[in-house]
Amino acid sequence: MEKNQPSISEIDRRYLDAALRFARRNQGQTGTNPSVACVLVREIDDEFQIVGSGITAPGGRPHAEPIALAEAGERANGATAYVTLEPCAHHGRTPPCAQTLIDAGVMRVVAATKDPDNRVDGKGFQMLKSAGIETIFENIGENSARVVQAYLKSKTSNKPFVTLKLAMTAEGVMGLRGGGQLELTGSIANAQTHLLRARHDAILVGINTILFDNPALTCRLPGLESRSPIRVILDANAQLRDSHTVIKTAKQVATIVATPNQMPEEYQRMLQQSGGIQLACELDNGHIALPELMDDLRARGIQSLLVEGGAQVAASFLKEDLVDEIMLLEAGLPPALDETIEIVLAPFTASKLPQGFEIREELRFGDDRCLRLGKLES
Ligand code: AOF
Ligand code: ZN
Repeated sequence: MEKNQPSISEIDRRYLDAALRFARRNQGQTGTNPSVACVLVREIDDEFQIVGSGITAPGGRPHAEPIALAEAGERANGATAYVTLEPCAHHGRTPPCAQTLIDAGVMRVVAATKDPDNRVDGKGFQMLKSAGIETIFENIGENSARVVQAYLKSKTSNKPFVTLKLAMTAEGVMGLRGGGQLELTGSIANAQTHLLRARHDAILVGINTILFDNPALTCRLPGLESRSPIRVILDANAQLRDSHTVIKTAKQVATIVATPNQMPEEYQRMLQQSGGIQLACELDNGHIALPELMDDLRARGIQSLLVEGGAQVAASFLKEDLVDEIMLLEAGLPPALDETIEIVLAPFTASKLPQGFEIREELRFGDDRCLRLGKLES
């Protein structure tokens, strides 16, 4: 090793960070499995080299480790495995990943998070240690947590991890009452919104967003079109029609419509014919009961949910304490508004954050600002 080479822990951190970034690639694509990354590194001729890497495949299997080991082949022998999650200890469609790492001759394992799945839950680390493998658990703070936050939340609470995304002006103007699109943010922010969609299992809007804006709610970034999330529409009063884009395209992109139990026959037929999936829900004061809906979505395997539509829906999610993270997009160059027009105001602004949230990150998307708000520890 050269003299000025960083200490081993800095190298560990660098590769663990690389694995964490890598794991983000399949977020929203792995069903009830977390998107895990495994990076295998070996010192060859005094240089550290990545000899194999893998991410949990779309759908959840194979796991990351066998993919990385297959790429590394013989070179896995003596390598360090950087994994974003404790390697599994259970037999699924393949043997436990901990055992696969042992069999391949991996020398060290550095993991960023523990796995609360009761089939794993420390047993993965134990297997590795018992085989004489140096096993390091190095939680590197928010970086580690963010990659598995949806998995951890859905595993421990039976509800999906909810990200609320709202675009507004500095004064909190979100749109015009009665519809009419207001172009608030620029192309960079809009592309980021589509990336956010790709990274979530599902996206949810209220019926007013459909009635006023008729959005597609898909990911339309070139090359990522197949990563559109499942769409969830709240429709307590049978207002959805087959002329709406989400219904017209329900055979291409899964569309769940949350409705009351009893719906007009004609409406049910319309949903069936279009390929929409009706989800019968409890009502709360004439609205779809959100906590119960969250339980139902989780039971359908949805780990992460992006709530995108409507000031009222946003306020309801906050009131029910169902929001885990907020992406607040503040328009840098908002359109001029005629004072006679009635506007829709957001339930909070960047200068008046919702109670219980704090700024975790501030990003610039061209002229626009994006604040990532996280929940304060209670
Ligand atoms: C790993 N590497 O890449 C992933 C793991 O249904 P199964 O058999 O795929 O098991 C799902 C569980 O496997 C999941 O709850 C989590 O504990 C673990 N996911 N483990 O070693 C991976 N995705
Ligand atoms: Zn595994």
